[in-house]
Amino acid sequence: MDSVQNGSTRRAAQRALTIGVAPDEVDLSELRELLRTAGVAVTGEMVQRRERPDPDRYFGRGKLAELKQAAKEADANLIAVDDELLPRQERNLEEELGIPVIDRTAIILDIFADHARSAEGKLQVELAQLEYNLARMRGLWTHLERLGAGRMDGGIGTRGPGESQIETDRRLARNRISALRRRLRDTKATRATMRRERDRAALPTVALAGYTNAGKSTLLNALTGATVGVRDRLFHTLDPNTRAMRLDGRPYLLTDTVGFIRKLPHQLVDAFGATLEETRLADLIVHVVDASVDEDEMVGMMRAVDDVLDEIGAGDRPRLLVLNKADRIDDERREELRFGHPDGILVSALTGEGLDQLGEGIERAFRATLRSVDLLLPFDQGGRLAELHDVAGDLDRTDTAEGVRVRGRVPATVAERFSRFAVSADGGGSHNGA
Ligand SMILES: Nc1nc2c(ncn2[C@@H]2O[C@H](COP(=O)(O)OP(=O)(O)OP(=O)(O)O)[C@@H](O)[C@H]2O)c(=O)[nH]1
Ligand SMILES: [Mg+2]
Repeated sequence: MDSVQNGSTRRAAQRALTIGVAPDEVDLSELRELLRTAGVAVTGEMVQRRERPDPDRYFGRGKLAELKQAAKEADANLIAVDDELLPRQERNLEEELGIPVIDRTAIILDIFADHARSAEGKLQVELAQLEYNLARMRGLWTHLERLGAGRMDGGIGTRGPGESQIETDRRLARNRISALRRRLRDTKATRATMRRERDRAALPTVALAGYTNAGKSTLLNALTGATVGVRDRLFHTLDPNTRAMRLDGRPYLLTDTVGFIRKLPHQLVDAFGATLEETRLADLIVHVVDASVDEDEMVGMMRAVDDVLDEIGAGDRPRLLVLNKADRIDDERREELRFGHPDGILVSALTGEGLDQLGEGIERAFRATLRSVDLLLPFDQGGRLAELHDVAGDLDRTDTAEGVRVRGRVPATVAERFSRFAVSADGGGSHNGA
């Protein structure tokens, strides 16, 4: 909280004019939201309709002169661009406009840096920022200095700018990037160990995924009684939070994690790989959308989430669609949603509407992922039998001369683990997957 407030005071003096380019309509409302989250005031906007941004200056020359004038009139001291700029575009824009230019990626990275709390989250964000900066070699010294990396003897800063400084900067940045990657690999290993523990307990895992601000954390709280932080700002949650919940007697683990956005900087997708793995490996992904916005916007957000899920290799996981913020939706829109998204479960994480149906939906989706097993457990494997009972609600068991014959439906991971006890061809996990 504190550093957030410091963040906004620090930036309160920034007044941005937002700009964007698109062949048809340009909507800069999300860029305004991002800037609001980052504590930057918006004093105006300008859009240019064209097939694609100018490769050298983003806007065309004529428009650029207009922009310079508009920035002066709006008393803006910053230009915020709705796309990621090429280093060349950024340099040229700054030169021609005479005020700093910041692109969408830099704004998102800045918000992430502000919101990162855990050690891992901070490493991930730093890695993403360094990779973004490496392409630009701008402000790198301040970055490394802030981290206390310190300058070497006879510091390169004293030598003045030049090829050699850029080379040294690059080398330092690359060293730091490798160090960060190493440390993140270690946290990834720890996470894998934790997951193995969890797999032993064989609890089904459900991951909440969705656009930032859709209400994922609010839903986690509503379903599990957790008290994860919730705020009306973008990217409030960065670190995954996992809580247990029970549906019809069966325990589940529910994970809430970082939200997605259109044009999510690829540096972040890479850096948050370990975090996003929770989503990739879930038994079920619950896709939470804010259904209180209009249909086009909602579909745009859903598509952005689908794209990121594909990108992280979670595209083929079983999926459940949740239409959130029902308390803000009128009858007409409800009807529209019923027709347009018949599979979607309408809920309000805030009022609790629809949460029972959601619970049933999760159970149903999870049951669909279960596999039939037919096992013969020797009598000296009593421990394994107890383990099986823990994870599979209803088992059919008969004692035979050779051991206990067990039939039932269990999670795929469990079927896999017990496959060596399988009796019939369709009972064992290893036969199924082939
Ligand atoms: N009206 C209404 N508001 C909701 C509902 N669910 C969440 N919100 C609000 O939406 C905002 C974002 O909620 P969060 O739960 O923080 O959303 P999130 O998806 O976790 O967002 P990030 O962590 O930033 O990606 C907050 O202001 C919530 O109070 C709902 O069902 N109805
Ligand atoms: Mg959240």
